[in-house]
Amino acid sequence: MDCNPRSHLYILPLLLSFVIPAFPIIYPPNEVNLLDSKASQGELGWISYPSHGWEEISGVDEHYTPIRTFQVCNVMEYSQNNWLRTNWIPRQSAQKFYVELKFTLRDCNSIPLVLGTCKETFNLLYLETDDDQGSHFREHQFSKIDTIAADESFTQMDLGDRILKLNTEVREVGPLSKKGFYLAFQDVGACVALVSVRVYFKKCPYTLRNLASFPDTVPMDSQSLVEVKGSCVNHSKEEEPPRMYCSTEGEWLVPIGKCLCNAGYEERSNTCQMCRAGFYKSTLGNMECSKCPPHSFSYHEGSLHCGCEKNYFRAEGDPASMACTPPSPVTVIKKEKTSRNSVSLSWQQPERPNGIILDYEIKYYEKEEQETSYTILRARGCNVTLNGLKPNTAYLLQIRARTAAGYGASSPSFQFETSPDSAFSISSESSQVVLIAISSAVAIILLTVLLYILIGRFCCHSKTKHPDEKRLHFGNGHLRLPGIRTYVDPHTYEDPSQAVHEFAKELDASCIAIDKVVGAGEFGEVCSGRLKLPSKKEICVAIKTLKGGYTDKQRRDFLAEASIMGQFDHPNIIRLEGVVTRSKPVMIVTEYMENGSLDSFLRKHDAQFTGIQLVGMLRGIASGMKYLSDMGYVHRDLAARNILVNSNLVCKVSDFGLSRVLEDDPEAAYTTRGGKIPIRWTAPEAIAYRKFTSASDAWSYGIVLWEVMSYGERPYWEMSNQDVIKAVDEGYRLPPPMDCPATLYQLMLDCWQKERNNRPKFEQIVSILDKLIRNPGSLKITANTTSRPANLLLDRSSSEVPSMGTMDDWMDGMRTLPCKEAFSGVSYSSCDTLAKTSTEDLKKVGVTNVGPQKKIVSSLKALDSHTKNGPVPV
Ligand code: ACK
Repeated sequence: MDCNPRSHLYILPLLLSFVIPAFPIIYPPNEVNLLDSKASQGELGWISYPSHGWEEISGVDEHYTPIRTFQVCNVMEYSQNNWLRTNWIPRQSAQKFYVELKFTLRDCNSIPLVLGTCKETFNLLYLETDDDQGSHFREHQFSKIDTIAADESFTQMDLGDRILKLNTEVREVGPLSKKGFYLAFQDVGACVALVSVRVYFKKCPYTLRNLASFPDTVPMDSQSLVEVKGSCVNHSKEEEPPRMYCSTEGEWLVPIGKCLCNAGYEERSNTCQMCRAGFYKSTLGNMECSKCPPHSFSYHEGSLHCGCEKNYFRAEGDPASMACTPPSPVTVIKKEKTSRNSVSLSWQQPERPNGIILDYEIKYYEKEEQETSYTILRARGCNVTLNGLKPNTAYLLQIRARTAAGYGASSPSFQFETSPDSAFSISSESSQVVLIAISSAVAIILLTVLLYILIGRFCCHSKTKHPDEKRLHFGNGHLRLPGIRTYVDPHTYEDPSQAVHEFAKELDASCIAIDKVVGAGEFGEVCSGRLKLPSKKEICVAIKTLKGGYTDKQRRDFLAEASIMGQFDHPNIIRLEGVVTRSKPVMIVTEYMENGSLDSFLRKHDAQFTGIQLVGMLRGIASGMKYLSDMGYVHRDLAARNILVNSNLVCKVSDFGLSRVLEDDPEAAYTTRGGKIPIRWTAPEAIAYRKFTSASDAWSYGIVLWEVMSYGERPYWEMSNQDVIKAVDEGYRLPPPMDCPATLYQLMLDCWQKERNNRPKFEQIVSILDKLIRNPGSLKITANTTSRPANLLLDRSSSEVPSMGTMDDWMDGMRTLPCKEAFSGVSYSSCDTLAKTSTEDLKKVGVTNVGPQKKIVSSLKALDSHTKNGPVPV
C-alpha cells in the first residue's frame, strides 16, 4: 500500500492525457480568452508563496504537447496557507469576467494519518490594479471570489484503476474598472492539482443578419442589453434601419429592420451577389434574380434587365419580366366611308407596339398596278381619308406604325373599292354636251397634271433629294419630304379641338391624382401630381388647369399649347402626356420637372455650378431650340423663366403658344404697335415690326445665355423697357457676367448681332457648346480678364473697337443707362477719381441694386486700367 500522500503527484502527469481534451480546443465564438494556462508551452511564471507550497509541474498531453499544472499536497502539516498568484491580466474593454478552473482533488478519507489536517477545498481570490505589480505580493489586498470544492474527489483505488476525476468550476468576477487584475489560489491543506486555468469575457461576435453586418460588441455590465446598429452589406440598401441587441451573455437578440439587395443583385449567404449572366433583377429587394424572359438575354453579371434579341421588342412601360415579341402589326382596318374618289379608313392601334407610336405610314396603290406606283401618307391618329382616288377602282393598302425604334411590321394588305362613276350613266340626248364637258374637263386636268409635274420637277431640283423620296401628304395638307416633320399651326384647323385631339392624347381624369399647387399660370393653377395609365408605371406630372368661367376663346387658347407641345418629341422639349377636355377642369398634363423654372433655380443656387454644368444646361436648351427651328416653330418667348429643369439638371424648353404666350408672360409689355412683347429678351426687329423668326429666337437665346452665366440676374437690371430698347438700338449690349468664359460671351454677342442673318443658327450654337464641353480648358479664359472694353453695356453696333479714348465718349455711351442722371451727382474730374468710386458712392446717388453696382464699379476699374495702358483691340 502506498502511504505517501504526495505520491499521486508523480502519477498525475501521466494520467493527464486521459482527462484533458486534445488540442486544438475550439472555444465558443462569443468567448474571448485573456488567460489560458493550457496554451502556454513554457513556464507560466506565476508566484508561489511560500515557495514550498504550490509547485509548477510539466506534463504532456496525448500529442506530447507540454502543458503546465500546479499542485499542492501538504496534508500532513498543520496551518497550511499556500498562495499561487497568476500574472497580471489586462482587462481590455470588458467589465465582467469568467474564471474556468479544471482541477483534481484527493479525498481526505483515502489518505491515512491525515485526519484533522486534510482539507477538500481551496479559495479563489482576485486583486484589481491599474498596473502590473511584478513580484510584489500582499495577501490582504486580495478579495475572495469563492471557496472551490470538488464535485468529485478521487481515492487511491481510483488511481489504481487509472480513473482520474477532473472537476470543472466556473466563477464570475466583476464588474471591474481598473486596467487589470490578478487571480490567486489559496490552499489551506488540501491535496489539489490545478490542471488548467482559463479567464475569458463574453462578447457578441461580428455577425451578419438581415443583410446587415453587426460589429463585435462587448456587453456593458450596467445594461442588460446593448442596442447595436447594423450596416447594410455591399450592394444593398436600408429598407428599415437594421438593429440588434447584445445581451450580457454575448448573445445577439431581437433583430429589427433589414437591408435589401440592389437591383442586379440577389441574396446569397447573407451577402448581395450579382445576378448571373442570363438572369436579371430590375428592382431593389430580396427576391432572387429571374431568368431572362423569352427572346431576351443578359450577357453580363448584375443585369437590371435583359435586352431583346434582334427584331424583338418590349413596349415602353412593359415590365422587365415581359417577354420580347416581334412588333405586332396593325391588324383591324375598317372602311368608314367610301365615295367615287375618296375613302375614309380607321384602324386599331397595335396592342404591343415597340415604343410610343409617333405616326402611321399608309401605303396604297391600285390593285392592277401591282405596286409599280404607290402613294404614301402619314397619319398621327388611327384614321385617315384618302382623296384623289379613281372611281370604281380596287386599291390595296398597308399600314405600319412608326416608333422611336423604327417601323413595325406592315399590316396584311387591305383591299377597298371606290364607288362607280355615275357621270357615265347619263341619257343619250345630253351625251354631246356631256362629252364636250368631259373633254374640256380632261383637258383642264391634263393641263393641271402637266403643270403639277413641271412644278414638282422644279421643286425636286431645288431641294436635296432623299434616296427614297416619295410624295408625302400630311393629314392637314402640308407637303413635306420624308424625315422632316413640320410644326402645324393649330389655328389652321377649322375646329381647334380637332387639332388637340390630333396631337394630344385624351386622358381619363380618374388616372390623374393632383398632389399640390406649384404655381399659377394665366389660365389657372399649375399643380404637381401623378398619372397612372392602365398597364403603365405611375409617373410624376405637372398639371396645368383651366379655371372655371372661361370663354370659348380662352379654352381654345389654353388647349392650343397642348396642340403645339404634342407635336414635339425631343429630350429638351417639355413632353406632353395628354389633355383632359371631356371633363372639368380642363387640364394639360406634362412631364414633371423637379427643379422648376431655370431662372429661380439658378438664383437659388447662386455660384454653385461648374462651368461645364452651366454649359451642359445651355447645350440642352440650344438643342431643344434647334429641334423647334427645324420643325419651323418660332418660340417668341425664350427666356430662363420658360425653361424647366429636372432633377438631373436637364433643361427643357416649355411654354408654347401663339399670341397668348406673350399675353400670359408678365415680362411682356405693349409696344407702340400694340403687340405685347418681353422687351428684354426680344430681338430689335421683332420689337420694331414683329419680325419673329428663329433668328429672333437666337437673340433671345443670347439673353438666356447671359441669364444662366449670371445665375438668374435680370437682364438690364432695373433699366426701364424704354431705356433698354433705346440702348440696344444704339448698339449697346449687356456686359459679360462675372467670371463668364470669353467664348460664351462672344457667343452672346454673336446672338445679339443687329443683322439677324449674321446671328448663329441653333445648329451652330449646339456645335460651339459641344466643342466647349469637349475642351473644358477653354472655359478658363474669362471675358472679364480679356482686354475687352468694359463699359456697362457693350457697343457691338460696329465691328470697330468702340472708342474708349476720352471720358466724354464713354459717358456718352453711358447716357442711355438708367444711372445717367445719377452719374451727374458723382463728382469726378479724372479717371483716377472715378475709378475710386465705391458701391457706397453709387448707393448715395440712387444705384441701389447690387448687380448694377458691382458692374459699374468693375467697369470703372477696367476703364481706369484701360486709360492707363492705352486702348487694346477686341
Ligand atoms: O419655378 P416653378 O416652381 O416652376 O414655378 C413655375 C410654376 O409652375 C408656374 O409656371 C411650375 N411648372 C410649370 N410647369 C412645370 C412642370 N412641367 N414641372 C414642374 N413645375 C412646373 C414652374
